[in-house]
Amino acid sequence: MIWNEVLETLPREELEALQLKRLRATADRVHATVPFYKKKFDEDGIQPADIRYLKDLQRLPFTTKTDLRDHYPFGLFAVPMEQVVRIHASSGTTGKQTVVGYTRQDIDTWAELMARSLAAAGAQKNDTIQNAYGYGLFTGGLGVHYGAEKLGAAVIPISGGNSKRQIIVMQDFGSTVLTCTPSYALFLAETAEEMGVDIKKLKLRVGIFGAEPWSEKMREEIERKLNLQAIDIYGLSEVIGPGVSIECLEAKQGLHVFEDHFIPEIINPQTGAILPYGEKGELVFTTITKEAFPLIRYRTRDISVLYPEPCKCGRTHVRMERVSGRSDDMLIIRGVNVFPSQIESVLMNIEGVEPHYLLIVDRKGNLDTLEAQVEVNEKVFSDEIKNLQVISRKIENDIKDLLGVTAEVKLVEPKSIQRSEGKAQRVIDKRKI
Ligand code: DLL
Repeated sequence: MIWNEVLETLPREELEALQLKRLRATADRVHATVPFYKKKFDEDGIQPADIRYLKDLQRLPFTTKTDLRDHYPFGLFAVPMEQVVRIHASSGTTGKQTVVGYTRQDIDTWAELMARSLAAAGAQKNDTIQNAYGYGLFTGGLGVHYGAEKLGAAVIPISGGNSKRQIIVMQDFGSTVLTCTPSYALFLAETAEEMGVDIKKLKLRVGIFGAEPWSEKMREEIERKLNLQAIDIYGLSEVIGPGVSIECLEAKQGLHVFEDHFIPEIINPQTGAILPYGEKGELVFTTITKEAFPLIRYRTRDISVLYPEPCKCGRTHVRMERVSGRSDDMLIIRGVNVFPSQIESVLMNIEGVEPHYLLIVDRKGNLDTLEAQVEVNEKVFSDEIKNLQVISRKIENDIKDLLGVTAEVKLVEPKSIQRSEGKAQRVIDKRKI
């Protein structure tokens, strides 16, 4: 179902006219209210009035995570605190967390975008949505919550964790939609199995999973284990939270970016040069309706591709390919660029291997080492040593073939890799460089 038929299917020309109008208003506002932007615009010799066409966006400066940290906590807010009604923050694995603010209007916009997202995934008024994204400073919980209420569905604000209780609630309340990280969805499947509950027979119909990278293979695995349609949802706190883009149930091919609120661009992460549609690079977003925390050309570090072709679902908004990883997740191992998602794709192609793994990077002498701890299923694990060796050898060879790096693979017992209730940790980098 299309929640906002008019705006989500706006003919391209009208959409672009709306974007231009909103971009100009945003540029005006940030220049007038946020000293950081005024200084940057002035340094670059560009004034809001110079924006006459959409492509003039390219003349505006980028904003980075470092800029956000330098103005911690509220330095980039464009409204006085009396107009701010909510604050969220992203965990930030390194350094300070990033803090974002919302006006009442921003909360309404977010709820609208989340209602659109849930509807695109196939959720409706009569659904019961078990929202297992964490509630708190993380945007996942409350983001989904307000959208689900706006949609008119019944939302269960269970938050993450307490996994046995999740299964009981799923069973007793008859949840039809599950929202959580993809890794937690798999953990819930395991929990159900341990409890002797056949999760496949419950009423779950759709799962809306995001907040961390996952692969097409992992989608297949989740759909098989939970017997539902798994939909990819993307977003980041800085831009608004979840609800920046989502796949539609009809096509499940790329995530529609809500372009009447955010303008996406793809750039070469090394040079900053704009890349054309169809080319892979770093996603950059400009928010064009946000009040409290507008962002101009924010570099996400997320790697994706934009596709302008219309979708069979009828939405006209551009689609982005599923995010395969972050440019700052990239490991450089003996000079070779390695994304954890590439190793995941190797693992997922091997029979008996579970989608739970941990990459440990270290340095011995002057040489980088990569150890991949990989979980196998019960059947493989109880197999003869000889067969286990065949599997680990195969993984090592496939990694070598695909990436050209040597990995030491350790097959580990089922359920021995720590599960997460939110974003999974896949990499431990012990190198002190
Ligand atoms: O993770 C917002 C969110 C909540 C999205 C619930 C989807 C569902 P942050 O904590 O600020 O916000 O983390 C944002 O997570 O820059 C990506 O690197 C990653 N990410 C989010 N969604 C996806 C996805 C939320 N579908 C960062 N695929 C982003 C891959 C994702 N990575």
